[in-house]
Amino acid sequence: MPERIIYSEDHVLHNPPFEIYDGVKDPYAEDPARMTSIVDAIIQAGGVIEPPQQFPDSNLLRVHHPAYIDFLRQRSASLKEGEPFYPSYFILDTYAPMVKGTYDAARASVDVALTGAQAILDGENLVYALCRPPGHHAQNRAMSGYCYFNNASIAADFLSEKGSVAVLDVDLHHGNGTQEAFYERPDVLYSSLHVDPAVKFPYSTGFTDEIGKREGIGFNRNTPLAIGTTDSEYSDALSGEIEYIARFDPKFLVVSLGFDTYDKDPIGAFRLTEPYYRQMGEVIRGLGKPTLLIQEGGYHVEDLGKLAVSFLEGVR
Ligand code: Q9C
Ligand code: ZN
Repeated sequence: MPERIIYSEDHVLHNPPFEIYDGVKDPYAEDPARMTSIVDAIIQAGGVIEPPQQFPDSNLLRVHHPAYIDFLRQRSASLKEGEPFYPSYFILDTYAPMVKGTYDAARASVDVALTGAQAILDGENLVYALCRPPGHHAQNRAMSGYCYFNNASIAADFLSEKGSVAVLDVDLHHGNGTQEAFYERPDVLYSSLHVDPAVKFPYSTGFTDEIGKREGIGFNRNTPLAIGTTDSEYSDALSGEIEYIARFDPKFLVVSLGFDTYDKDPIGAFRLTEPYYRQMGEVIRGLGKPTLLIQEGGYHVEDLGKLAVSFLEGVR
């Protein structure tokens, strides 16, 4: 179990009733109960949870445009209690509804990530930042796919002041926002394994030919995998990326940790099993780097806690 696990209750302020797909309203998959499932399982397994510290906006401003931050803050505040808003600008898709508490929840999620990053700088070897809302789809000036601020990018950028960083993204979906944040940087390697974007969200990025730009060439890696990917197929692909990261030899590792790769995930596409997450954790531990875990997706509310504990038993 990680020595430090950071969590803010403010995530409950973000609770949109619906997401919209093809003009049809569906219940919001990124449910606050996701956190309850993980927190309960961690406490059951003997973990200790602590609240975040507050960090200044300067860290947020290194990843997000001030006009976007202002928009999120002001538009959230302008909403009535219980009134959802479906933005049509500063957004990439239809999966980032806003409510009155969206800014406050997203801002607290950034503090959770930064508190985790600071703990790593203070010498901790393994820290779990229980971020909600998640972040890896959020871009410089756009929300996307249940994400508002890019927690993993903000934390990785913060760590990068003290040394090179590898971001390993094992969420089911390609982290389009994180890729964008570091696309031209050689000091932050981004490696993502995800469902083939030709057939699943986010559709427009996550292909193998996106290798970085200018000085960043060779420091962006995408591994799209087929719908139906199994434990052993995933494991083979992951080993390849672990080797690449080992050769890069970063000072710090950030893991964008999604459990939507689970076989029973309601919006999933892969077939990963509960025991496999322990193995995934072990392989990541094998890199031997100070590691910050950032919670991303995973929507099977009932099983999420078990999946997180299985992973933590492996990564330790
Ligand atoms: N009606 C993360 O996992 N497509 N975001 C949902 C279901 C959007 C996922 C389709 C998926 C966004 C952080
Ligand atoms: Zn996802």
